[in-house]
Amino acid sequence: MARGGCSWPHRLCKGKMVAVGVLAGLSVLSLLTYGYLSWDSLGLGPGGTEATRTGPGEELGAGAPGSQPHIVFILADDQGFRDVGYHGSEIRTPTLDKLAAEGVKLENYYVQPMCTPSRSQFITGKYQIHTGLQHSIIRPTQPNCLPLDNVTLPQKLKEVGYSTHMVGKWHLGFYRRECMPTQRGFDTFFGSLLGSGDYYTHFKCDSPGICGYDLYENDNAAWDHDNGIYSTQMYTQKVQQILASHNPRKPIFLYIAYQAVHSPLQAPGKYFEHYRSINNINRRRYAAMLACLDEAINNVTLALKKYGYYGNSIIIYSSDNGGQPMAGGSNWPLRGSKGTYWEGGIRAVGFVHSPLLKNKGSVCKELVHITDWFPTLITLAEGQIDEDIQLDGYDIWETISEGRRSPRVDILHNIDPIYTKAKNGSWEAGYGIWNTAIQSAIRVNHWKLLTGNPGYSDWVPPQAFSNAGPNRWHNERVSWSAGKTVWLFNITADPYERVDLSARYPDVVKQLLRRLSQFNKTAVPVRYPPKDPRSNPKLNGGVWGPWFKEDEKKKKSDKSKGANKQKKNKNKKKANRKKGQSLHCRSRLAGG
Ligand SMILES: [Ca+2]
Repeated sequence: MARGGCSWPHRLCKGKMVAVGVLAGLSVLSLLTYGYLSWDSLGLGPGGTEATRTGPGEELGAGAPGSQPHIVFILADDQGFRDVGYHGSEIRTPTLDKLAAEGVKLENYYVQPMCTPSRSQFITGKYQIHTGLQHSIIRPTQPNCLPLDNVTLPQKLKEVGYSTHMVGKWHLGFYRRECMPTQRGFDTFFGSLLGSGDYYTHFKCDSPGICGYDLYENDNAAWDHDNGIYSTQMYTQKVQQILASHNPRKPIFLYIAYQAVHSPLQAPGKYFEHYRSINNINRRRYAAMLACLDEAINNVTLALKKYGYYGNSIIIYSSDNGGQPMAGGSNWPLRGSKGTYWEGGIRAVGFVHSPLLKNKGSVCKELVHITDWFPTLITLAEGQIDEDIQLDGYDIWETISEGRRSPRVDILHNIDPIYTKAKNGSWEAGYGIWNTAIQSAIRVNHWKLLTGNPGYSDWVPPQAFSNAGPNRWHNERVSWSAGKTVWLFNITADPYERVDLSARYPDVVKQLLRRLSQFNKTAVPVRYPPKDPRSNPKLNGGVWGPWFKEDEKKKKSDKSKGANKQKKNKNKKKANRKKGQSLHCRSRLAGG
């Protein structure tokens, strides 16, 4: 298909035309931009000591009218639904509040309940059932990564001339060099490969004695940074360097995946200043971390202005999953927490801030999902979606920018065929349509259906009140119905999931089970291999990094082929066991 042609699915073509319209209107918008911005007068952010202020006469937003927009995607880690000022948090987030208020707040916005799943969906535009990452996260010792046959967002943006840079947490696997961010579409990478680690030393122990350094500059350990810089500030400095050295007339994609506010709960002392009154120590630390993150985003925004990107930029802010109450986060009044399919695990803080938005200062209550960024951003970048890529995301730019209806009517939150811990689940409970032992969740219009064990199911009140520990949190606990494996909620009417309607509306339950079943027919096998002892950083210079060599794999495979040939008829059982250990794991690995 020729670039600029319109043989895409209808929703994408439509989005592309709108994108062109938006960009053509930039000459008017850029004028508005100058009036719209007077950032220095905002006095945003606590401290602001590292802010790069825009000097008099410096040009804001020098991007040429009609050019491809600069895309800045900021992903926070484990920020809960209530952990933003404009959702009523006691933690102040003046930068986020201001950026969101001037942009479009996404108030019906969904992500996945954990790190790897959300990141995989953002970068591919696909549900986990279509990438093989349905189960849990990618663990550091597993020979697993985002399957290489998935085209990534930075790869698509590079095709249309973008410079692509990633700063922060990857968490999409690294066992082979081919899985590294620089091999998956990023021109540069500065950040960590694992899911968490020390904010200052950048070390991580996966289990006792299995420890290593986890900070990279492109494909090599960034030992020069082993000097105790707090990662939120270190990443922000890197972003400032990238923006300072790049030509703002060339489109840039900047993916900033902060480590904050994931555990361990660490923050520089000065950020505790405003939160000494919070008795709960975890919440106090978390508040300090979030205050630092808020300041960092102020500094990123200031750098976009100082170096001439802002006028032609789209800043997207998103959390990757719900908050973890045991580690200071709060999703109140939503049910559940990180790692669950209750709203508290998947309904996220998110907004878009951009001079290119038509409806600035609005709230979008249309359904938006993290897979939607892939087609939306490629379309805005004047790129093309290959016809053979089966995307699960929709182009939602008109929805966000102009307040139109979302093209999305459903979200497959997930189907995890190897998480079958609901002992009382059965085909019978699923009307013969679905085995309710399987953990799954789906949203169709206002309805949400959950099956299996959705995870921790309480409502956790704000922890700011006391330091009394978890018992204090369970005032809102409702009795867990033992044996229950199906729930139905009307999320629009009951966003807190207090009234299960599954018994009252069996026909709706059946309809949603059928939809689940349809989705399941398109699923690929789960990848969740057992850990590989060769991943130990001790064998890799003390660094977490690629350990699986392609040559080694080939040799091993040749050797085993030879061996198998000799033993073919003698030892069939043994060969089968070996097959069971292949990278594409089978459902028997449920406990892994
Ligand atoms: Ca996370």
